[in-house]
Amino acid sequence: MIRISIPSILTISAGFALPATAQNSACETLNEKPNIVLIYADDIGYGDLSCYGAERVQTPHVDALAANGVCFRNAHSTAATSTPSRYGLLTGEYPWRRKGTQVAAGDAALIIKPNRYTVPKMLKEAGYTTAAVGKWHLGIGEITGEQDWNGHLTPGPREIGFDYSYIMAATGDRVPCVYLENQRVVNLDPTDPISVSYLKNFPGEPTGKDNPELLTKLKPSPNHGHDQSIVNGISRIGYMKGGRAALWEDESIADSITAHAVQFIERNKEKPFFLYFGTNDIHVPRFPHERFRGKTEMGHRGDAIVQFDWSVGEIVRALKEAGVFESTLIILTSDNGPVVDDGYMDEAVEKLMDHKPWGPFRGGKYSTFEAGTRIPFIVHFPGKVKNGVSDALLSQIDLFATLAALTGANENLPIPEDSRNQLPAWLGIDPLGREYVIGAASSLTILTRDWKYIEPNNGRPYNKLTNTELGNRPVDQLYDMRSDRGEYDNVAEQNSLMVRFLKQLLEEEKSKGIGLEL
Ligand code: NG6
Ligand code: CA
Repeated sequence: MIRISIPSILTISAGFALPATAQNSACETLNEKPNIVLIYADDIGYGDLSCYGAERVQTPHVDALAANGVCFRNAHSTAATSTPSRYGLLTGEYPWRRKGTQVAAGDAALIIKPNRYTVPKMLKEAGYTTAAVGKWHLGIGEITGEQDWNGHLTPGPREIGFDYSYIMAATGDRVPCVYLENQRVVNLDPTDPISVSYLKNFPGEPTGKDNPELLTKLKPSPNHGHDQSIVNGISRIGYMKGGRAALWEDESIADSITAHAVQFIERNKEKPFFLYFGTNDIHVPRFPHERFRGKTEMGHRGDAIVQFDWSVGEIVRALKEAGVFESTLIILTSDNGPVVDDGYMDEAVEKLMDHKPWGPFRGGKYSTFEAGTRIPFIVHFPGKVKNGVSDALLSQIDLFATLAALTGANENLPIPEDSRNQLPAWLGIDPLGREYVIGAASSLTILTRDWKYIEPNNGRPYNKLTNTELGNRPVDQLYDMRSDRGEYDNVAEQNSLMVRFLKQLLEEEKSKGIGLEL
């Protein structure tokens, strides 16, 4: 096999060395312990925010963070769906290295094992109080399907480093449709216990399939499933029974989780805190509060973006009222790219008009094409960042090492090798960022600043249900990302040396571990 020297080919294409001055000025912030707020949107695409070019919806609160921070145009989640992206973000290890990191059921066991080192554990050691609020989707409890939803669910967020948690166990469209506060169902009436099954319904309980007349709020899209237990006039994936007093109302999820995030900020304003705020917006079922309905002409999907922006504004307001806004690092990003119809007849398709959730990119959620993982990424850190737009190549995999560097964590910490300190890029000082990022959907992709390679894959090229180009082809795909044609012209045949080089780089990464047990 011909081995190509990695530094030589990468240096030719871009010049990866970071200027010493950039390193130094980033280092000057290392001895600080700013509060850290990570706003992790769900399914918000590159083109869904007005600071990224959306015109059919306005997101003034997000735009203000972008205008006074760094707005990244080449940032990536580690996967094109939620669970693996969250795994990569919080562990600093690429999710494709582990089995069992795919989209988790609502009764999945905790995916990040308590013996793993995580971002919140690292920050706790650095003196932070930590919280996870909102969408979780990383499993809970020891054994899949064997949780007792009426007791204390463990292991969970606390065991992987979060002092406080107020979460939805999985997704809005999966049972159980209840909030868990510090790993107990909120508002549970002991005389009406909760049962959950992903295998079969409970006798006598209505389902969306058999009782469509009970679907008063949203009906599932044909052939998308989502027609099992009915909660709040919306049918879901999975079966649940009981817990009536504890069930959420979709229209107030944003209010509920935002209020808990705000309370956490108020309680902890005197000491450094880390808040992981996973919004339910704009995942399905989209059913925003009535005060947001009709705010756009795009129906629930557009209105859910407005609701997301409202949540961001509330977090900012809470930080300001607590007097800590100026000393807080805010990172705002999304877990994967956009999807229009992801399972419910919410008129998202009919009312999309000329809005482009995927921005200028091909694909979307679930896709190996860019829009699967190229996501909005904004860093707001008053007085510390060089404001503006950045084309630095970023990956969420670097949260771990970058926050470790920022908070001055000691160098001997067991931070996974996948995660690299990109503080100079995150602060807008280094314009280049990573040498390459690896993305994962049906197959792996490797992206440098100039090229993207997609591994051959026998999967279907198109998801008819969600109307997504999945990017799967049985041959090597190479795209010149500098060209306007981007992922439309496969130039693998004309650039066999680059194909060989990127394949080799990917093979080297895979040789460090792939498909390992959790
Ligand atoms: C899919 C669901 C989709 C959504 C997704 C997870 C079907 C047909 N589709 O399996 O609706 O829930 O899982 O989305 O069941 S994610 O953003 O949390 O990864
Ligand atoms: Ca998602």
